[in-house]
Amino acid sequence: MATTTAPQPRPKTNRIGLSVLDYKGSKTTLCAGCGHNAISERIVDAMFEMGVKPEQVIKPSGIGCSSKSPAYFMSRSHSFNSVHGRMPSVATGALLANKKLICLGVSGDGDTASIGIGQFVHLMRRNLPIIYIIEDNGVYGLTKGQFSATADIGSRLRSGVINELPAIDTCALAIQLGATFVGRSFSGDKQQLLTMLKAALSHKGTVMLDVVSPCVTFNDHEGSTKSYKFMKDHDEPITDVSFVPSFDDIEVDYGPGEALDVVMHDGSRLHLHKLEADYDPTSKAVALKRLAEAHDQDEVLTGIFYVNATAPNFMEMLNTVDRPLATLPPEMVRPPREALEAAMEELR
Ligand SMILES: Cc1ncc(C[n+]2csc(CCOP(=O)(O)OP(=O)(O)O)c2C)c(N)n1
Ligand code: SF4
Ligand SMILES: [Mg+2]
Repeated sequence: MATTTAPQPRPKTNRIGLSVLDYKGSKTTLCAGCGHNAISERIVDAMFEMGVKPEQVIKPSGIGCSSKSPAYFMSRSHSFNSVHGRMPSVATGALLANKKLICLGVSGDGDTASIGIGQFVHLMRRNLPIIYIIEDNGVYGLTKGQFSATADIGSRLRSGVINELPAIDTCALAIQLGATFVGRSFSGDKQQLLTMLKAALSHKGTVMLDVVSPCVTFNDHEGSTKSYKFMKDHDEPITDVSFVPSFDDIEVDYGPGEALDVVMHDGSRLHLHKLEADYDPTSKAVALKRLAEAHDQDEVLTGIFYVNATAPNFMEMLNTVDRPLATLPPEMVRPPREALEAAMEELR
């Protein structure tokens, strides 16, 4: 007698015909429950839902548990583990060589705010088209949990050591220096993080997202200000973000004055529903003032703090060629002998 098998449901595909499996990476080797794993999952969801071609994505990182995480999403994309804190220069070089790439850089709070702070500040002032994610747990997870420079004053290690140094607020720093899309989220807030990542993919300048991402092994106890519990109790969204990609046609209605509508360069629309009436996410001064107040009040503000969708990016400022440098013919990239001789003549 012939046996029949039930038809398997076809996997859901996105607008470029890929399934979510096409966006997965290797199996994670990070601790179970590490916030970094949840961020990788949201990156997979955002890239899938936005229909990004995986081969177009580069995902450079530094060194740390966070910087290992690009191995755990998007295996079909290009990775580069740089030296500790040096991801910005690798990303800048890659984008200068090929501006068609979509660059999603992953760093840690140690990688960014200690050894990499010099590279970070110069990256922020260039408005390079990059999504720069800090997976922020307040400690150096990979080297066994020492305080990082984003740890809050008064935060306590499991060993009892108290942090007495002020934290660097990477969002305030990024806004002040020139990044054009700056926000903070929490690895445990699936919807907010996913929406912010999708909106980030439509931005053509520097996106800096500080994502609080608890380290369950070294910094998730009572007394830590980067634990799941602390974030659940202190997370204060300032903007409720919704995002309509250019390929969707959904109407979102807000009352007048409640929301700021930002049209991104690809026609997508970002709706920032302001949860505080006088908050203006297009004003650097307002954003910096509110972040400073939040520190004084022990609040962890989340949401998109600042956005400027029209500022020229680094590629536009340099007027770089559209074609990847590797595909240009030698006569375009190699100066003729006469040009070299003229240059040498000038130096004589
Ligand atoms: C030049 C250099 N200095 C120091 C180290 C040691 N080191 C490796 S990872 C790390 C800190 C990682 O912390 P963070 O960036 O916050 O990542 P996490 O592990 O917390 O995700 C340090 C100091 C190194 N690998 N290279
Ligand atoms: S040590 Fe901390 S940061 Fe590293 S994988 Fe484990 S939980 Fe994550
Ligand atoms: Mg860290």
